[in-house]
Amino acid sequence: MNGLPMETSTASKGLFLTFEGSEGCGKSTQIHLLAEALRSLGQDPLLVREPGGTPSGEVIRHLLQHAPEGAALTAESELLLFAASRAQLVREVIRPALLAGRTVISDRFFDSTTVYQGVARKIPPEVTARINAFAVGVCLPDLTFLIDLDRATAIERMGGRNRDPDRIERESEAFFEAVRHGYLELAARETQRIRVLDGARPPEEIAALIRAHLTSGYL
Ligand code: Z5A
Repeated sequence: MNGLPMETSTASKGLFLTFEGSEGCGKSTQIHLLAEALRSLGQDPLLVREPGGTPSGEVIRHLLQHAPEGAALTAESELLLFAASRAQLVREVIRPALLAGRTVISDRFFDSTTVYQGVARKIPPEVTARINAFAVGVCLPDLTFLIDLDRATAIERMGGRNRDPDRIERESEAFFEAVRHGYLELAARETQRIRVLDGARPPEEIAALIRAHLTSGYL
């Protein structure tokens, strides 16, 4: 026994929300605005991010993004490392919180793998789907907000960052175009779960739309 709860299909009591989109689209901003709104309703949401969120996941994050040892990672290794970080986060953090009735908000989840490793790195969709399913088990998002933003605006917003780009941020413009279109195609296939938001709108306007979606059936 590893001390972690057994994985069963027992329905979670908590709400599982995920945020997706290209880098700099405004996910973190919206997650913090939503968390504040939920706290004002007396809730205690759990915020997590991917990759990372557990001690082992943070090591994987460093290898994927910044460590010189990650420079030669193949697309296949990259996919498995994102999945390993997620498998740990789900069982160590997300699932126990959902079973305890907390709302969990994740900054990225398996849709990032579908799009970045599947569409942009061109790993076949049946492979990413199988590995995603194995990594998350029964832990599926109730609702996903995709913040769509054009690349030029995202670059402009990130211009103020005082750090070097990480390994994935150094990818080509064609890669990020594929990411954006991959997300929009995914959202068109999964209309029940994924809500697309226009990331070019002011933050408070986007936050109000998110709250409106949630109050019409989830909160
Ligand atoms: N990745 C992957 O390939 N496969 C996977 O399975 C997973 C991830 C899980 C993780 O990056 C990388 O891993 C990511 C995908 C890959 N790589 N890329 N590229 P990360 O965790 O380091 O960062 P990120 O997820 O890409 O997001 P971010 O850079 O942190 O940005 P954000 O959270 O979406 O944006 P923000 O920080 O909220 O906003 C950016 C700036 O814009 C900031 O100054 C805000 O004040 C401003 N902002 C936000 N909203 C607005 C609006 N509405 N108007 C004007 N200005 C705004």
